[in-house]
Amino acid sequence: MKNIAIFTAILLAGTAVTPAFADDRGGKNNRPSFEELDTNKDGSLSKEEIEARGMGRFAKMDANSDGKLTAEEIVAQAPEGKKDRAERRANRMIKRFDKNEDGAISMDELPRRAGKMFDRIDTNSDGKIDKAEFEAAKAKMGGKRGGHRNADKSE
Ligand SMILES: [Ca+2]
Ligand SMILES: [Ca+2]
Ligand SMILES: [Ca+2]
Repeated sequence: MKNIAIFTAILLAGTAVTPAFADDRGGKNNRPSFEELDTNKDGSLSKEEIEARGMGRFAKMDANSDGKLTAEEIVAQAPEGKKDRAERRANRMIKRFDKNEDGAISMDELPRRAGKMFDRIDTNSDGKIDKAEFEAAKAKMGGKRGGHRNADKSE
């Protein structure tokens, strides 16, 4: 359960496995905006839109396009000087998701469905995340100045 939530949080936060994944342009904050995620521009985010984003990131990291992410591919995204850290995270991530133990994460090993986390963000349960819900979730996850708010416990 926790893993799913974590991965979805990663997708939503757009920070991928490590904050070192700054986008190509070297921005420090590459969280996708609501507008970016809302690919069909209907003003809300569907599960499909959230998942598409995750798959796009996956594809981008999958340098040799074999449908799996190795630690090397993940680390390759990190800028020089941050590789150590990225490697630790990559290994942890692989340990967590690599079900068939081939040392790489394939798309189907990832909890692709936004699932529970999505439902939690979708506070009015209409199956879509609207902007207010998105912002609320971001605030909760970012939590920088929110301090120690003990959101809700994932069981
Ligand atoms: Ca949409
Ligand atoms: Ca695997
Ligand atoms: Ca909603």
